[in-house]
Amino acid sequence: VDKKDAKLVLANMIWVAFALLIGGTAGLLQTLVRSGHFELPFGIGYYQLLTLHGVILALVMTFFFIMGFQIAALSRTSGPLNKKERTLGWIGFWVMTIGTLMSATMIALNEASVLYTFYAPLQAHVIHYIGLALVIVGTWISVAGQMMRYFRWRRENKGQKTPLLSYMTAVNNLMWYVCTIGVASTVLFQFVPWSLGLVETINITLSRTLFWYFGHALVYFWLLPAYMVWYAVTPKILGAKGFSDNLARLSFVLFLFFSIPVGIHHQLVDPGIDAFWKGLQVVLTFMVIVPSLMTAFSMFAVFETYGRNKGATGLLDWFKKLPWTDARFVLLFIGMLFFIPGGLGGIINASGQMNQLVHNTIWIVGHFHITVGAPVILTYFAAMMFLLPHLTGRKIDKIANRLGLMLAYTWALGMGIMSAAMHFAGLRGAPRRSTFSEYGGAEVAEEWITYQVMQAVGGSFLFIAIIIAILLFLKLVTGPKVNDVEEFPVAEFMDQYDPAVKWVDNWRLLIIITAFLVLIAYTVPITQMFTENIPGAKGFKLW
Ligand code: HAS
Repeated sequence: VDKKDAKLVLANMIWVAFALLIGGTAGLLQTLVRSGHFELPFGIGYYQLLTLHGVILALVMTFFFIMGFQIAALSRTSGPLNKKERTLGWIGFWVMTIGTLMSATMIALNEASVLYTFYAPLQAHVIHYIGLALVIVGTWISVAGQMMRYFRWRRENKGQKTPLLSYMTAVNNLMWYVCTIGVASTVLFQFVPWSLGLVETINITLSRTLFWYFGHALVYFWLLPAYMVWYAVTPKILGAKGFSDNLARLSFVLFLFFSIPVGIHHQLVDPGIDAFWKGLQVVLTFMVIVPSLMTAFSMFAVFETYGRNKGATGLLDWFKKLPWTDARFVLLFIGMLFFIPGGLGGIINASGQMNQLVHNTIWIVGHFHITVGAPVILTYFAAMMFLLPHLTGRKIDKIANRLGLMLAYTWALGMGIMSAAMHFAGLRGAPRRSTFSEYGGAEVAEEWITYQVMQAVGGSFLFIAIIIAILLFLKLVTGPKVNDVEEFPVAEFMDQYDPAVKWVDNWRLLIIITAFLVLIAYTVPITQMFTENIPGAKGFKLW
């Protein structure tokens, strides 16, 4: 990565570490409150803390990581950003910073305890909405610089296959531009006028639909940088080749097509949306599972081929040949393992009838902790392990590697205990988004308490893991500089470029198919919110 680009990447990564510490502390406190053995000091509200936890980890930490990582990936595989592209990266960074500080101030003042899913009817101070909008606008500006770098490479290398990591970055960015239209519209046309008192009512159904149009693609915006590392970096860490460059590109294109027209699977029990359109989006959700299954297959193929090249001959003994002492690999592997139950849980959530059982229970919170909270974040940690020393002219030494291993195992223990407890309590009906309550001595609520104590135990291990992560980051950016600087590993692949998949680089076609699917999935349900008399479709009048 070019030296000037490295500074920009590092600036983003500093936010990641800071957000992790703040958000993780809030998470620990929440689990303690829910265990029933702890009360928040200084009049801090449970929902105030929950909003801080969600916003700072799910939005701030991830966005800064993604911007930093993608800039590093472009600089590494397409070459340094030029002045204009890098300046856009810096402007984006500062706009995101200002937006974050505005929202954080409102949360601290208890003027924005509306959770990270900030749709109506909860209302926050207008500054909170403007702050969040600035965070998104900041990503747009940074992404504009990244896209300019990508298309400059294409102009300078006409007819050649674009570097895989650069291509993946561009696909993720295009998806981001399309999906953030939803959140930008609801903030601009609904929340800002409503929170300023310019209008008296808000269409809740519309606000939820526009939020989830963005909100589900958001989870893939978090996931795809992790998949970039799985496809293009992990094989090189092993010293092997990736399975298939063509397949990796195809899986990213499928994410572009199917990440957005599926948001209504978060609203399967909402009134105001016709059952047919819910059913259609359930079908589309099952399509978005396919690229993850392709990814699972590719990773198994890489691991098995690697083990066999090392002499494994039995059915599963290739497993033993994997590099179990390399912290980067262990972080990645544990992340992938978590994604097996994480993905299965997603399939359960998406299945219309089963959703009735788990929706709005703490099962969902368990689900997202073993998706974004384990595979995604552990992969981000693995990436930071090589990025931080690479950017600052250092190398992962023995102590850093040991800290990385401790981080992986402590995180796995904490997240394993906490998320298992959440899933089991959810199946017994424990609600999500609630503070500790004995529900008037209800028998069923008594059953939940043991699980809530387990969540606090898991949360405590996770907090220890966060301290280890911070120590690891400090270790990676301090100490003597070396000549033999840590590499940003990028793998070669087993297959050759197949001209049959040339269409995946046809951006006009990609945009047309994406827009077509979005229009099919959303035109009628949103029109009905203005025209039909489906109960709830035009929203509810508040107060
Ligand atoms: Fe989800 C709710 C459906 C994936 C995040 N999800 C959420 C929420 C979040 C979230 C944050 O349909 C809550 C939002 C809120 O606050 O209300 N989700 C899915 C489906 C998938 C899925 C179908 N979710 C994710 C990912 C997330 C994430 C990824 C974050 C990054 N989700 C739902 C639904 C809801 C939902 C409903 C709404 C529920 C409700 O009622 O509110 C799929 O994308 C999952 C596909 C994944 C797989 C797994 C593939 C496995 C791999 C690992 C291979 C392992 C290897 C290791 C190679 C099929 C790739 C080797 C191992 C050896 C043993 C050797």
